[in-house]
Amino acid sequence: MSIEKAAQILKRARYPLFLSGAGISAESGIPTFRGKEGLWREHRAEATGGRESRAATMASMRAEDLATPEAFQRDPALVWQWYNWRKRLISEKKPNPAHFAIRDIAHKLPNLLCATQNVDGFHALAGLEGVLEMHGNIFRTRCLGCSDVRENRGEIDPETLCVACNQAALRPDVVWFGEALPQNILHTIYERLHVCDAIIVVGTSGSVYPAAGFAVEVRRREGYVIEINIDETHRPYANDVYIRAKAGEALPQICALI
Ligand code: BV8
Repeated sequence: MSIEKAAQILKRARYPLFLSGAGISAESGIPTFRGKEGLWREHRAEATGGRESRAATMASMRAEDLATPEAFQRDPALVWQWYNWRKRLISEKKPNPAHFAIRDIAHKLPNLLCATQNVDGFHALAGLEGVLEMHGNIFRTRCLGCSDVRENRGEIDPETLCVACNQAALRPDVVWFGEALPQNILHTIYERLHVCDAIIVVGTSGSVYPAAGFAVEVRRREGYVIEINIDETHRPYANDVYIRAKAGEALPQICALI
């Protein structure tokens, strides 16, 4: 019932918006941020190699504590260790049926605007063109001196110098907590939100802003909110279509009906 309703809403929508979170990459084997196997807990076991001091430091921190300019300022080696571990992990995985299904849905619905909170690059890798990577991409680095941004899939540490200016150190080209999202991406999304009549939100706990506010805005304007999640993130609202399922199962079914 909900799958059919979701497909019908998306087919009829004039200005649909798609938003994904870490849950859409869970079936690729990438831990989510806040799930029980959480991105952070996995890291502690794997990356510290049992070195107690590091493990103790990490035990007191969460992803929200590491993905910040302050953490990078305080201990760039620790933050790079976390990102290098995630880059290695993601490089061993691949997009799953959910990524391919939203690519196919976007081909069927040319007006679908797609945004993701994820930094794994899996939507683009699956062929979804023009996806807005709101929080950046873990495989890009940005120079702290000349601001050069480029793809950089290797291991980085605080001593790695920018190849453009050969002077300054690098940071991951992602948006940390407390940092502004790319203005051009935000502008495109807010423009769509002004007219959006249906948003489909897949695999996000809705705990990070401004992304968490998008569905609220669509509801406020009496648009449809379709949510696909394995957990119940909140009480569904009247207009909502809530599909409690894995993204890799629900999205291909919706795609088949569009
Ligand atoms: C900003 C990149 C302003 C780094 C990330 C109100 C308005 C504006 C800001 C704020 C606000 N309130 C608070 C803030 C500050 C802050 C914030 O939101 N804090 C939170 C903790 C309360 N926001 C910010 O700082 C943002 N910046 O607004 O700037 C500004 C303006 C001008 C000048 C200066 C500043 C920046 C936020 C970006 C942070 N960066 N990532 C990195 O990845 O290393 S966020 C990080 O969390 C990831 O991007 C991740 O995607 C994102 C959200 O998490 P989820 O994707 O939802 O993942 P989670 O694990 O939580 O949930 C997974 C879900 O999937 C679960 O529900 C699970 O049930 C489900 N699931 C699991 N498996 C499946 C599944 N579902 C379906 N199928 C499955 N198989």
